[in-house]
Amino acid sequence: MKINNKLLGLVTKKFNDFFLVDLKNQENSVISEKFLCKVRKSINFKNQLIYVGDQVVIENIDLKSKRAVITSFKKRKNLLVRPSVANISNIYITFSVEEPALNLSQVNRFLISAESMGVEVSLVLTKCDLISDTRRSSLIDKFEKWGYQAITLNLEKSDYFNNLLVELKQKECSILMGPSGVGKTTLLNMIIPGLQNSTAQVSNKIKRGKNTTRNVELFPLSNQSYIVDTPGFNMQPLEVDIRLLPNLYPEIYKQLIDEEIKCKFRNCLHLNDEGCNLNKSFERYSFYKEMIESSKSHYSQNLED
Ligand SMILES: Nc1nc2c(ncn2[C@@H]2O[C@H](COP(=O)(O)OP(=O)(O)O)[C@@H](O)[C@H]2O)c(=O)[nH]1
Ligand SMILES: [Mg+2]
Ligand SMILES: [Zn+2]
Repeated sequence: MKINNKLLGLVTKKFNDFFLVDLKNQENSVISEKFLCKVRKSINFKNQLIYVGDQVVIENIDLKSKRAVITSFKKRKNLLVRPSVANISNIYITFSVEEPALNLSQVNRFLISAESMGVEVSLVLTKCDLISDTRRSSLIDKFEKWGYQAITLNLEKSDYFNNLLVELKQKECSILMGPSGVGKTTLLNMIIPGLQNSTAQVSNKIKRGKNTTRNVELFPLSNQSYIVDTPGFNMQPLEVDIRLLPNLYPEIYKQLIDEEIKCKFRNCLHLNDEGCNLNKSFERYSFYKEMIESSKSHYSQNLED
């Protein structure tokens, strides 16, 4: 029952030394199942670990026992830390409009940290049943000016949710990120029905008894799209190098690119008016300035030269 081919797969789950590899989306593959794999012993990927989201080559494929070995892995596009997930294509920054109340400075930090991953970033606002339609529209307008088309959701109205689901199915690998209590788990359970019961199967397979601890896992949404479940992780925004900040604010980089704004100094941080041609009349400018000024003390050099 063993086949000798080398096949490319996607790591959808990792536990101890085991990896669950999904071959479903591979061209020419009639195999549509998950394989329980270990990394070939003789192989040491220069001490690099393999993560959920990595594309791996598997060999020694046993169709009956659904086992195989990982013999190499592809260069990854990006790697998110805490939780570790490779090759994310879309980050959905998720915040509730109430309970807990929207904290704009926190939304800003999450957006910036997501932008620093170099992926497509979207904003999801949950619990819109707790606010008026007027407030909802004004939030949409606000975030439009920040450069984001906010997706507004509530548990009662499913039309916006269905639009989001259609969108997610067109992306490669999405993740919801945001503080705790905003409704990420609730939303994920709507996106992946049956999510809560999905661990038992795998635990049985590796015969480690009743292991109900859930790890980071990719769930398929369509033939080519996945969403990451990050149970038990309360994600915090990452630290970002302030020199990259101008590239992480749509209000700034759109001016620099679309309008070809040029400042006198090449590495202008757009703090002073002298020699700076950036139009600073946008809402998040104060956040931008604060972020740079608060981290400037970490750098001894003058960053504006
Ligand atoms: N009113 C309202 N409550 C919601 C909505 N979505 C989630 N919640 C509640 O918010 C609380 C926190 O949700 P949870 O999914 O655990 O948030 P997480 O910490 O981000 O995973 C739960 O009590 C949910 O029932 C919503 O659209 N409207
Ligand atoms: Mg949760
Ligand atoms: Zn400038």
